[in-house]
Amino acid sequence: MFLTILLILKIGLFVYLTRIEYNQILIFLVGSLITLFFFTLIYFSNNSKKQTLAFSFYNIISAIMFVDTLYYHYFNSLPSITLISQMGQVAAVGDSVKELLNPLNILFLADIPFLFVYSSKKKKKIKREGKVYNRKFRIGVPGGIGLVTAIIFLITYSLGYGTALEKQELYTYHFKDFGNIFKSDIVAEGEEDFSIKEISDKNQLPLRGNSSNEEKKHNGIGKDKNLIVIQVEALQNFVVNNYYEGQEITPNINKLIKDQSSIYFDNYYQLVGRGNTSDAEFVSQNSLYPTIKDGSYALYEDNTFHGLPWILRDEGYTSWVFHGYEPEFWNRDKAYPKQGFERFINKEDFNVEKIIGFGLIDEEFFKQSIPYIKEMGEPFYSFMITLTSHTPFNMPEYLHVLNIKEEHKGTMFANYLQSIHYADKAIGEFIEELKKEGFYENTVIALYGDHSALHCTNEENKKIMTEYLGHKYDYQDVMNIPLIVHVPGQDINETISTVGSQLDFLPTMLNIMGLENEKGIMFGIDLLNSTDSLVAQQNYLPTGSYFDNEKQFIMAGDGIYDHSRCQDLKTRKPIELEKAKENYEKTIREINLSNYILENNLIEELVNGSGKIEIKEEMN
Ligand code: GP9
Ligand code: MN
Repeated sequence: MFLTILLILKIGLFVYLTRIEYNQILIFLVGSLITLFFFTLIYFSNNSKKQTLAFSFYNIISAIMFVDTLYYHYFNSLPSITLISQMGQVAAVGDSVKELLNPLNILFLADIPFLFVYSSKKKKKIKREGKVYNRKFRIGVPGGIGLVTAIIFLITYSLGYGTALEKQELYTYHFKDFGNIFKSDIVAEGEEDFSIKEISDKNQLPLRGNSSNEEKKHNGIGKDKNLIVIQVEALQNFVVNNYYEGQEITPNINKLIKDQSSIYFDNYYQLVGRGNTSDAEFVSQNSLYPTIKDGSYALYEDNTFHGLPWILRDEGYTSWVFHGYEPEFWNRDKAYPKQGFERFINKEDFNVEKIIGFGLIDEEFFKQSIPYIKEMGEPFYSFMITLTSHTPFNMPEYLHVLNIKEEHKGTMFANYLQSIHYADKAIGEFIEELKKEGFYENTVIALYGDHSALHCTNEENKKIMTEYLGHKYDYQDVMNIPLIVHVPGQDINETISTVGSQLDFLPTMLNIMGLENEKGIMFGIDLLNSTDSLVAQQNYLPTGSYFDNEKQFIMAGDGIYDHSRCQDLKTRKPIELEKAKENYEKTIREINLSNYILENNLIEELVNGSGKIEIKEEMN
């Protein structure tokens, strides 16, 4: 009885911590009834070890709730079973996990040691007194509770609220998720609406159309030049061209933007799935959606791709990738060859005496990369992934260069500013080095952030960032990363505010480099020649959420469209939901199609096969 009450209280805490907005009572009721059902099943059974069984059930469910809420706090969604395979990655970023823990979360586990002591004492007492429970299994009570629960399920589903349970109620969610393991490959929502016929021909891809202008803006301005792409860890857009207490946060990046040869995309967004940094790489290189089943590098390790490294190799470039951490992390070592990289310069190739967080410090990373870049020969494509500005942004004291106000000292916000200021310094030094080596004048440099640093689910971040920005800090700010493309020798200095994401990186860069993607499939658009934007998020926001040039649409967590939110991207004023429907449906179709292509390794067909994708009818 005691355990049942405690677990039902925890169900209440779970509903609170997963910020369920609608139908909380229903969700709490169903969770409580299922809990009651299992406990009565155990207590009314004739099992001699019922105390142990009940205690084990209690512990397992408490642990699941602990993991779920921890995950929810960060990702704004519940974890799936397949993500358990990612636990190794979590261990590596242990510091960041510590930062996620809050006292309420710990409540899920805090009572277990006490209960353990209590229960073993009780067991001993029972043994001493020689009590034997010799009750016959009685189905009446659990049966009754089971029946009531089943009726509630039936009513909920017939009223169309089934998805609300499936997406938010603890047991229903995990049962459904478990069932998904045995289901077919399409992972996104709304598959029943998915018509693939209309896009079954390669020429109709991407869904949002390809700019067919003869006179494409900035076409080929980087032709035959070397290319360096710098993916900066946790670089958000708000730090760019911005000051903190009169101090420039990223002076070197700002200098690159101000240069007479740069294009700055200030309405650019992250598009990562469960593979986080590695998905930022994957999406940018390939213009395909990330999967939210697992990291894309892990799930599609052996697929054929035809993204930026391959396309440049076809043009005679040497494509290498650089990162100052262990090669196995995010399955990079296995995935990179199929991505088209000929060599992966990693922790094993660098002198890693100077480490911050879990990898080589950025300054050393860039400095030690120069000899390798020289070794590549021209034309080269170097993809460089930085690391030092990784959460939780704990930098050694001597690298705390910015003066921080008393009230911000020790906050994640302040630590982030110090950390990104350091990354910017390292980038500045690298650019100077490129100038010295004579590469700068003949190399296109593209630089972007991989994903956010300061989550708005963290109350302290939200408060400080809202004060700092002067408006409510939400996902639009969180996911906004900068993209800067510097093309030497051009008289351009532009800011492009077309909405775009990492999905658009490849087509945009191909236009700049004067190349076409003859074999692959791209879901993105060239941001210099099209405004048909769609930033379809799946991670941190429920699938179906998107930003376009006018609006921010956030799909409801319970899967019910009418519970969604839509607001103007600039004024942040509400927009009628009806206006968001068309692009909502498009996001689902695009994600589904991208998943289908990945699951079936269809790019293989294009690269090595008939040159046309055959999409089978049974997909409907
Ligand atoms: C690890 C680095 C960090 O190699 O890329 O990954 P993240 O934790 O940001 O996804
Ligand atoms: Mn990262």
